[in-house]
Amino acid sequence: MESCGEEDEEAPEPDWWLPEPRGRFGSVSCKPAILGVRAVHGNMMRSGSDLRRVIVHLDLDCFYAQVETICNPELRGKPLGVQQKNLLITCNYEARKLGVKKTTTVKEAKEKCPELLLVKGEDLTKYREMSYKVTALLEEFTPLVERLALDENFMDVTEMVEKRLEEWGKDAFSQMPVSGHVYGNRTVSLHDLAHVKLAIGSQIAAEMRESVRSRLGLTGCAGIASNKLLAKMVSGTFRPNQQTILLPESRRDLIAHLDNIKKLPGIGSKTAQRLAALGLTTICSLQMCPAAVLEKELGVSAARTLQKVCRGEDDVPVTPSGPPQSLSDEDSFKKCSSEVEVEKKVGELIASLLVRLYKDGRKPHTIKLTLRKCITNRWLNREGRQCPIPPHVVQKIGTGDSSVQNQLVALAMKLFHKMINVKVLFHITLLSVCFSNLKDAPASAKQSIGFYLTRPSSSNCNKLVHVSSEPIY
Ligand code: DGT
Ligand code: MG
Repeated sequence: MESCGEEDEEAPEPDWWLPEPRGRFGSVSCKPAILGVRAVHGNMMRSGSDLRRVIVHLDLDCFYAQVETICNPELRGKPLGVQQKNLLITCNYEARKLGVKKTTTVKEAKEKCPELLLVKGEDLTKYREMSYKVTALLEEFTPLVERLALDENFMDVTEMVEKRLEEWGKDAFSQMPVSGHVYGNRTVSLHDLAHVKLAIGSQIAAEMRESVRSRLGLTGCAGIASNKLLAKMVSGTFRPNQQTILLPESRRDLIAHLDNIKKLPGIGSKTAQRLAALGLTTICSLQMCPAAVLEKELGVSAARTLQKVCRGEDDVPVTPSGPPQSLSDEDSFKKCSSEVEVEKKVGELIASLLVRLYKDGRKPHTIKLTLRKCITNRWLNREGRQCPIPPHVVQKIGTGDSSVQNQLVALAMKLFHKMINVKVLFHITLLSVCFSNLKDAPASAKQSIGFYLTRPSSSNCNKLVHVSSEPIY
């Protein structure tokens, strides 16, 4: 159950509620009211500049499994896993209660839970479409929505919080306390503007989650904090379908409680190894490490970034994502060693991308093929080549002209031959096709109402063709 942060009812009216002319809290950049209070009551605000934002991170619960359940309600309440090849990429919380873990093999999952139901999750179409519906819904609250993954979004709600502060005055917080958990079970202070702003942010996050639940049928977890880094880190503290705020004084705690240094953003296996060589294997050791030691090992820039992350500092703003810059699809496999097989796989990827391009409405001007070679059982890094798509081919994309498929496959195969000498034995384990440099179709193509009416309904869950007012990405 979600607990509520407490407010201090005995506390005198906080100083920062001193009357301020209306309209001065109005925008993110317009801080004079707050700064004015800080000048008079210097001890009120511990905040550095990075406490001025209120960021919400929303991560949907067992995303693919939820989408599958919406498509097939008979799955509801039963332990369900989604598999790609022999890997269980996610499972619902019913399955998790029975000991199933995501990203294990299907075999292990079945051993743990023989009654586990499985659905195939290789085709990402319906997950992608639901993902964009979620983002579009969140954009109804604020234009400052940044997509982080298919099921994750950041929202900068600072301006919404400040508007509520302005409109509701002191009642903003006293009538509606914190929604959800407070990290570390700390008390929210009415005297601290940073606390109150986060509390109001928690109310907005709860409204967003409720909207996603009631309109799209999806639950998720939210984190509310003063920057993206912390909002993401705190959002999974209570799962599923819950939310947590992080007060500024709990930042270090949150980071210190990470059980693995690799959970810090930006630390991959290689950096972890270099740090381990310095004896830095825990978050605490990293937090205590003198700057000079880190700078010597990682270079000044990386060391400073890491130190900021360790302190929970992040001043990167939420950048609205807008429609995707590129559309790509990939397939991985144990072995592909024949040109015919490559051509077939590339053809499948291109066919699925053409459907997405058709729905998107924009036309790509660049195609890229990426592959991963395997030499003596060792996977090499991905390698890719790209080229422009000739204008006469671009023109045909999205028109339903079937010849475009073969022309694009031929183009991709040219790229393939630049990377692989087919006269020599080869072994690849991944193929990916990416269309980028997406530009709007010329207005003439869109003038016909048929352009919109013939657009197929995208979701596998909904086979009816309908004209939707939702943005089509
Ligand atoms: P959660 O957030 O713990 O309740 O569960 P999910 O399933 O939402 O997990 P999350 O947020 O890490 O990932 C979102 C979706 O991305 C997930 O439903 C399936 C997919 N996914 C996650 N991990 C992997 C992976 O390792 N490989 C592949 N191919 N897909 C993954
Ligand atoms: Mg998730």
